[in-house]
Amino acid sequence: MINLIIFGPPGSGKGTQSDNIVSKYGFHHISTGDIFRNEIKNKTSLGMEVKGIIDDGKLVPDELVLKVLESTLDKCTNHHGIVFDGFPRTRFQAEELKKILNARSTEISIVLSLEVDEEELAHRLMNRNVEMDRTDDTTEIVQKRLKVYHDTTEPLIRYYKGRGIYKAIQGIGTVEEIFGKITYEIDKVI
Ligand code: B4P
Repeated sequence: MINLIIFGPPGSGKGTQSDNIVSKYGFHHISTGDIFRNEIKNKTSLGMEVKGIIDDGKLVPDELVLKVLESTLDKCTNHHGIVFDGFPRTRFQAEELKKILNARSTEISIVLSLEVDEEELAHRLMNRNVEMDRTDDTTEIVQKRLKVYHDTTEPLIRYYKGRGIYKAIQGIGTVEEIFGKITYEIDKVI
């Protein structure tokens, strides 16, 4: 059983590369961002609760994220691999994920971290705002999300490096070039 975390700042290509990983390896894809956007689209009570938080560039509270994650994992059976995309984003989420997986007699196999400079991130997210109308991809909110990433999520790099499962991937280049580097690392652990 492979448990892979795809890690990186907003706009680094996590969602894009997760789709490629799922197509090639048949892993199950868990994107907390996609789950929340779907809840918002369907106007559920969870969606209503998180909409303002996401539109404001903040992180959804850990308790809510973990509730969603556990119920998603409960429904995800018979898979030989899972891609965690955009999760964990806080130290607390990382520690809870470890406990949740250990309780299921499994663990994180590898953390693939996409490294992209801020100028390129801002450029990509501005393009996405035009193409996909994501309400959290405006200039002001993107800057806020990048700050949240640096303050709260980036420290997880040290956490995972300390566990010997962290792999940095240069996230600039074509989607195919980056995917080539990703498959090279995945093939070493499967
Ligand atoms: P996410 O959905 O995770 O949003 P993201 O970080 O912006 O997406 P991603 O990084 O996957 O986008 P991609 O690079 O693929 O989260 C949204 C919000 O939900 C968060 O801000 C937060 O509020 C909340 N949330 C989610 N998970 C949470 C958690 N665990 N805890 C708390 N809150 C949580 O795509 C970016 C653009 O780049 C695309 O347009 C793509 O086409 C382009 N692109 C990709 N690769 C490229 C390449 N190689 N070259 C050029 N462009 C490229």
